[in-house]
Amino acid sequence: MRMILASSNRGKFREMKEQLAPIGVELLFGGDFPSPLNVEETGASYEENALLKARAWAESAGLPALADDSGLEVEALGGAPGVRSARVVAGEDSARTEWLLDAMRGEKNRAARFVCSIAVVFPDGRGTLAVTEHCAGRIAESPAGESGFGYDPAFIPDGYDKTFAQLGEKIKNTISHRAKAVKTIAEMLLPVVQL
Ligand code: ITT
Repeated sequence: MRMILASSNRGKFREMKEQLAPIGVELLFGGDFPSPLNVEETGASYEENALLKARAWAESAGLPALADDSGLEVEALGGAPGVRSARVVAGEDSARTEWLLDAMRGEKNRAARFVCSIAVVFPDGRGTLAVTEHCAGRIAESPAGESGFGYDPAFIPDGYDKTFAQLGEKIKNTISHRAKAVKTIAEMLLPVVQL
């Protein structure tokens, strides 16, 4: 089954496509489409935003669409940047990592978690699926590593002493919020894909 990734974030695409291939889902990157949609994220939760994005793409392309809405929640910042993770500061990923590390300078409580909601919408009445997963960890004192995207150079997952960006794609893709959400959605998709 061909399915559009309702996203312009290539990092998300890299992390998801190989996990979906074994169940027979060929993921197409929305960012490669001639006119990628820019869906306004007006939902109050990650799951609502994922559904908004998946619905818009499924309707526009007439294909099943999978969307990811995710973010980083930092305890000492009252859960910020949260659903606003992609928009808290304009510019490159590195500008947002810098903003985060500045906001956390001198802070003792470094607890944080990544959240990922994935929604799938079928254009032909086969309904919707949605799931939310987490990955707990802490905020590093300074950025480290080159792999991944977004806040990966600043996030150390529980059980490790290196950032996601240092640990690399292979480890991230077994323990991350996104890896867990894709695994669950793949299990939910299996009976649908086999129809
Ligand atoms: P699309 O809406 O087009 O999918 P986006 O990057 O705008 O792309 P979101 O609105 O879901 O996606 O924002 C998620 C942001 O949260 C993302 O841009 C990163 O800043 C951060 N984020 C989410 N998952 C992450 C991960 O695995 N590693 C690092 N940062 C992550």
